[in-house]
Amino acid sequence: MPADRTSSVGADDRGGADAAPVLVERDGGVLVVTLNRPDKLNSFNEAMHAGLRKALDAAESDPDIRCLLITGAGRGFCAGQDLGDRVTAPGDAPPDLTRTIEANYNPLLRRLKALPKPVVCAVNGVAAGAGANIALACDIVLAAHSAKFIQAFSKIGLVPDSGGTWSLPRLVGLARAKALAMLATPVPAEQAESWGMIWKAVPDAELMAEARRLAGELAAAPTFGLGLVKQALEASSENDLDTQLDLERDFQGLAGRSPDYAEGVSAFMGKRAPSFTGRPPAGSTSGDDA
Ligand code: T3D
Repeated sequence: MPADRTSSVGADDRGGADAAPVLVERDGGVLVVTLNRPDKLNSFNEAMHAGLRKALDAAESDPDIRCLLITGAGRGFCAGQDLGDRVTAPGDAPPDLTRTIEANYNPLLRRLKALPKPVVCAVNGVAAGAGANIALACDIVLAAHSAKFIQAFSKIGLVPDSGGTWSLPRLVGLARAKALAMLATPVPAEQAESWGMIWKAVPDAELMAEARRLAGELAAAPTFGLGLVKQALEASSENDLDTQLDLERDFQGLAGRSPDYAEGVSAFMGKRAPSFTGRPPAGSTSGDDA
């Protein structure tokens, strides 16, 4: 896809009810992905999942995409599953949620976590249900002051999914996680920041400019090294210190063979700005080689 242009994924591009459920734009090294079902608060249907899968394919395969930025169109970020697709008539079998989680939400979460590039989320409005937990799965989360995070699941008899039962206790502690999951209490953006759920709450009018600036900065950074940082920090919640020290040793060995490390040292010693390519060391693709 050429740089600096918008395209749409997942449906046709006629606007209104038939508008593409996911918009994709290249902004230099940043892939900006906008969830685009604003009249349903960007809740997920099958087409939006498909559009997001396609955007992730591009983010994974194109080495010139060095940061992913996810946001939502309109006044909401994402209200989770489109419940209009889950309505059943009396006597019908209930929907098979095991299948939909396995087919759609779990692969999405795994891919966001495994992507060896930074993922920035700009939460422009309410993030509810799976929408909240997808936002919280991103690496750096900015939220507009008017945004809020709601574990809406308990209101309809469901369990937090999209990694919520894993990420919430790690982000805010078990006491808050249980209350948020059982009561579905909205957490406003500034409270989310003060609790450590997200990186930063910013004024609404500044959200997208700040998110693009941040994503641009990350896209110019040593991408291969950032991928290792992400992998090491994600692994830390499962590892003991000895295992984590070994991982740091191996990752540092790998990062030390990357062209960006040589460039970083050379630029520092030459008192000039570095120019990073983001590429892995010759013969290596990811931290799995460590
Ligand atoms: O099913 C599976 O595959 C399993 C996986 C499940 C994952 C999940 O995410 S389960 C949780 C699903 N989400 C929810 O339960 C949230 C439902 N929405 C809300 O509670 C509220 O809409 C919000 C708190 C998010 C926002 O409230 P508010 O007052 O700002 O807006 P609103 O008026 O409720 O919504 C605006 C419109 O969006 C409205 O449509 P209308 O009346 O203007 O035509 C509303 O129906 C629609 N909308 C909002 N959320 C959803 C939705 N339509 C379908 N599905 C939604 N989730």
